[in-house]
Amino acid sequence: MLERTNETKASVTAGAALFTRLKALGVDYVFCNSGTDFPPIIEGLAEAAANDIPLPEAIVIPHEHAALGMAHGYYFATGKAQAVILHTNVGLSNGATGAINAATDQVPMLLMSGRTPVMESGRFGARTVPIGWGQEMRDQTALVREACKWDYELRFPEQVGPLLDRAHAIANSSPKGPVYLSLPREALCETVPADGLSAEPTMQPVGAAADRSAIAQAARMLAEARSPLIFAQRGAGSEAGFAALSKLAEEWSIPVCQWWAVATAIATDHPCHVGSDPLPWIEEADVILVLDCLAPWSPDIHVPRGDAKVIHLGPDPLFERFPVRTFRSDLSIGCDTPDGLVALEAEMRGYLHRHVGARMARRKLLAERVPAIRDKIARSAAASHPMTKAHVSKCLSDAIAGKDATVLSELGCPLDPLVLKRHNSWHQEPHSGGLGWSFPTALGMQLADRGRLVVATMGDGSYMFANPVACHQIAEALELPILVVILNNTEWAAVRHSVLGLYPDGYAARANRMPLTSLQPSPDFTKVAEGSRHWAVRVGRAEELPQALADAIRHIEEKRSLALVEVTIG
Ligand SMILES: Cc1ncc(C[n+]2csc(CCOP(=O)(O)OP(=O)(O)O)c2C)c(N)n1
Ligand SMILES: [Mg+2]
Repeated sequence: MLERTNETKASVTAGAALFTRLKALGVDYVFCNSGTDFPPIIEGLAEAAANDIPLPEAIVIPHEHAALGMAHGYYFATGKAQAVILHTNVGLSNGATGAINAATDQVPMLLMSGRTPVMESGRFGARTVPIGWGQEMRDQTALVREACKWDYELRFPEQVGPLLDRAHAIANSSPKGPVYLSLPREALCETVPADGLSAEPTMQPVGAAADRSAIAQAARMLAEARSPLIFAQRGAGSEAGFAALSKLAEEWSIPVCQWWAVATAIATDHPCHVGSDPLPWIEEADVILVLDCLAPWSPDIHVPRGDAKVIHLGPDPLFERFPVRTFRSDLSIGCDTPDGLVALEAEMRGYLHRHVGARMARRKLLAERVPAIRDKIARSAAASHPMTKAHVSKCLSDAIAGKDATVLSELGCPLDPLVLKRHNSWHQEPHSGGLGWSFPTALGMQLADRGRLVVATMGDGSYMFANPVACHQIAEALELPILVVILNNTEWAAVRHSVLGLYPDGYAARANRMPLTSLQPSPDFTKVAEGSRHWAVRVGRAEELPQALADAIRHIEEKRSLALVEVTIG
């Protein structure tokens, strides 16, 4: 039991200051994976608790990749940056993929890890075990520097408060992303004045409002276009952005294509939602609005008209962090996507009385083509043996209809057959593709929003990349009743398809078993779930799937614990 003291302390260890300051910055959770660099952190946590200082919840996460995934998901559900503290260089390297994913998804988080003690002896906190030598690096931060907007190694204990304020403000500035602070053990062992640690943040993030004249120009270009087209890949940013895009598309009958979407920007049953295929739209378009898309289409396959004008709108419309990305941009509008969409929709209303003929012609075209697109999707999602991913998606869509649900997919259920009508109802793994993302991200979303049905769908490979034993442990420990759906084809099909794409008639294509793609023999994943006392079922036949999904959801609703459905697909 901790001994509680009621007197206000004049000074606390830098470790205690760290947690106190995180709370003041609005951090709810610190996802921790600790080690020998943690004594001042653990002592500081206990010290702050003993002094009744309000703290974020610090929780043990048994794999670093899961810790970052959970911070990612928590941000999806709340819009709030969380903190992750890992163990020196070895913990940080396990978390590096999560940092790359967060950076690509513009998810802010405060990433920290210890730094092995600088001193070999003679100072409190100096090295005591051989890893003190073994874990030292010349540049530990290099492990995550490219994924982080800002990084620093703490020099003095009194820097903790001010630097966390700075880190938090930078992480939350547009475009958002992770920041990294390395924490040398000696500095954390020292004390700092407790005064002001719970005060309001001293630094506010930078937002990005849309430039009015650029919005006016974009509105005119779109209103005057004969065949405008919108690409949305990374969502509309908020409920307001989602509503504005839906209205704009509907009023102007502009097709919205979600090629390789990682978030929903418009309802999948909206009359203007043309699915994921840019063809034939892109070949007809004279004005293209690209909403926060890293790679809006595939330049090798989809070629816009030579005279088409392209507008990019988003917090980082040129995606400056990425070395090669050369999509044409005749007008680049740097702004938070929802603000830009709301402003654009309002601006375009001024043109509604004009260009009526072109709008009506587009409405007619959409009314002809969209039902055909949806028919094709429905046919691809028909029951079959073995089942297809599209069929699993269709069954899941039916199972969650009418529920407050979010579906995550990582080589799991494709978006096209799902009927999803809301912002934040769909996320796919970030375009960095650091696999093992879906399971922990769902756990983080569920932690933030316990009333929501959170569904993590993934391939068998992706499930294994997620360190599933760790993820099931977290779900049981924190009572997070997500639904996990594994689409098991006992292989890395994406890798096989990419070989076939490049060498359709090559040796690998003709081999009995393509090298480096098989995951046979497949483990029985239901046993992994049962190891953590989770409900699990394996489904091999299409007729059984709707009932299995209904049973899983009933289990979640009644027992509030994780359910796993492993589906055998072809
Ligand atoms: C961390 C990481 N390692 C490797 C890859 C390369 N990779 C991309 S897709 C894929 C296969 C995924 O397999 P699975 O989840 O079973 O889905 P499937 O392709 O079978 O549908 C692999 C290995 C990656 N993206 N991320
Ligand atoms: Mg697979």
